[in-house]
Amino acid sequence: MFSKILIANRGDVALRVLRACKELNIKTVAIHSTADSEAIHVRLADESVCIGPAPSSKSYLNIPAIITAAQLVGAEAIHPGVGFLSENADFAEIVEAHNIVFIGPKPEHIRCMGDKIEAKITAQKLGIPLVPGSKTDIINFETALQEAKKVGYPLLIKAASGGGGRGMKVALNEEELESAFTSAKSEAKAAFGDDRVYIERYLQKPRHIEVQIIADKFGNTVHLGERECSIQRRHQKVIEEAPSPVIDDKTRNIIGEIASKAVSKMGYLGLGTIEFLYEGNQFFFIEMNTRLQVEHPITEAITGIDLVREQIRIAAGYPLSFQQKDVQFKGHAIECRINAEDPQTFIPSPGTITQFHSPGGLGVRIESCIYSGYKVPPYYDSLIAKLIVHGNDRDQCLLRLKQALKEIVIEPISTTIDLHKQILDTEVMQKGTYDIRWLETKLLNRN
Ligand code: MV4
Repeated sequence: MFSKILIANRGDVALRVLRACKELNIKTVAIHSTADSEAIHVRLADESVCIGPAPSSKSYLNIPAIITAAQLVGAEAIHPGVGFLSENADFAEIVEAHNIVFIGPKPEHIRCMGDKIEAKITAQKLGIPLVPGSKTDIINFETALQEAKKVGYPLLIKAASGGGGRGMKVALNEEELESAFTSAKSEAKAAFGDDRVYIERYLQKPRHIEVQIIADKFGNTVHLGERECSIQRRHQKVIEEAPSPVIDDKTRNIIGEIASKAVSKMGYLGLGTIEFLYEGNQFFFIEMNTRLQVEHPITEAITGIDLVREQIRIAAGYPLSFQQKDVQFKGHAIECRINAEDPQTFIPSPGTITQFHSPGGLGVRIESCIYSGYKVPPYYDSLIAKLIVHGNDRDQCLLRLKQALKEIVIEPISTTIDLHKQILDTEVMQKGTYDIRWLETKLLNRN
């Protein structure tokens, strides 16, 4: 096992990784910007290195500074966490070139899934069902017209380098195709320096359901069920639940097997998430994430498996400590993402937290870097806490979550706690009948 890991992240994720390291008896090295010198993960780490000024581009994204820090302290491995450099294939390659282990998949798999066209071709070869559409980049309007005839309307034009919702254009009919195509291409060029685009049939009211997989170096791959992530706003997930309220055991096993076999054939390593749109009882692949995800704790809650621990063990060359038949799904879990934002305008609300009270009780977990006196810096993502609640079934989970949201206190900054309370009070949430458009529509219609 590694004796020292550098954690190339901040916030709740850095703390999450640190805790897993401690359990594995691994020494931890925190890196931080000048804005984060007081951060809890910095205080709890065995060593820490300040790697640059507040802006991420100069600190948490500063590859030379991170590599230098790792060499300075003699870290054998780097955990990239979530966001920042976690899906940067060049970073993974540079880390390995310095004889440091990158805790994540192989660079070629990160790169492949980063290119959404290549990802689709790969997924299709591996037997994963796709959204109907083009599997090459559409070079000109004539090709777009031809492809559109095959795919049908309404359709979406997506950027090959996009993902996470950036660079998508809808065309409802042939009249709209030319302007959608032209603007998608120029926006893709401006945003990603890559003007390749592709076409997909536009699913109008799907759900976003993703399957967690895990693979070791010995060819063992296991799926850990799905997460339902349809409650979102502007491509930011707000609430996630596991299992999905609309997936039964049989369907879970079918899609899980498809996902697990696919990553096995690829020779994939570590944690991965295959994202699907789900509509009309059918799954359609959209993307694969090649990292740990923010919402991983709900999978941990229903499986009892420590995903970060497994991820570190796999990177160190150990086999998975369980097989598919050992994985049992127990109860229901829901995560609420608590952001330091105005609940009406969603404008970030950094500042000092003078009062923090954590909720508690059976099945209640908080993943957070905040404490009384913590100053939320204005430079980074506004996520400050994740509340994860587990119950024996969905109804119990919802009741516990409601109580936990009543108990939690984060003052005086604005947070999205009230938004979560409002969502929980709706019939749609109680019944689990939402789709990816529901929250945004509800917000538009509130007073
Ligand atoms: C789609 C779609 C409908 N039809 N593709 C947005 C993020 C990116 N991962 C893919 N996205 C979508 N792709 C087809 N063919 C609708 C979305 C979409 C979405 C997907 C998942 C979660 C939230 C979303 C919000 C808006 C649009």
